[in-house]
Amino acid sequence: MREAMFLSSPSPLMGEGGEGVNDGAELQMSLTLHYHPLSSFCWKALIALYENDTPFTPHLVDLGNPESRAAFLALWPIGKFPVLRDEARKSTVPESTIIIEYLAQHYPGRIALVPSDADKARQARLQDRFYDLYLHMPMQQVTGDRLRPADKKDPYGVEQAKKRIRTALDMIDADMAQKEWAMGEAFTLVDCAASPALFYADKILPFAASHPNATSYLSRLKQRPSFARVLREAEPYFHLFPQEK
Ligand SMILES: N[C@@H](CCC(=O)N[C@@H](CS)C(=O)NCC(=O)O)C(=O)O
Repeated sequence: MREAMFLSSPSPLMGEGGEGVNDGAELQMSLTLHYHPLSSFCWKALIALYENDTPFTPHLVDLGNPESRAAFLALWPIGKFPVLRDEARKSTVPESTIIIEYLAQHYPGRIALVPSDADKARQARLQDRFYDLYLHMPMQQVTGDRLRPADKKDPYGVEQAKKRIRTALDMIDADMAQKEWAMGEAFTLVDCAASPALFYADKILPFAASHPNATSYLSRLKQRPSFARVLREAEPYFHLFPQEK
């Protein structure tokens, strides 16, 4: 697929029409988040929405239900959530980071999750990428392997993923020695990314004894009202989290 198709905006692929834009309350009520309460990447978007009390309609996607799955694939054929649909702007916005950037641009609230300073914004994006690529995705690889049929498992891949998680945790532990939030005093996009990644990494490779700074950071994140709410709402679904056999 040509890169230009992804980069052009407005793009038919993304459904970024930008037409029919209204203002005020009408804009605020136009957001629907297609998500699942147990999904770690959905948590990232939910935290951002809750941080700014952004009004939206949650739409639970049940990938095990053929109708729900087909409707979601019609919206975003890649089939990964979260996906934000903005009826006012006629935009379909996939990818948790991009959703947070979209919200910061079109539905800003009292917390600037994307720093306004360009250098700080780039540093935040680097850290967001770091948490997604080097902690969150290896964590997903380990849990995903638990769902594979016995003859389709990938022990070498799991071993590599765990190694990457440990390296990322070492770096996070050093980075968080003196800071309240990942970017310092302000809660940002990076903390939205860090919350689910650290939460689930701790379930796979408990790090309280080995990484004290990462552990204190995770406990600050859990106390943050936005993430505490996400965890409360996920609680009824926690039994679905795949355990190691
Ligand atoms: N890069 C994507 C990753 C999204 C993702 O991996 N979502 C998972 C749930 S946490 C998903 O949709 N899994 C369902 C599937 O792969 O079938 C993002 O940041 O939003």
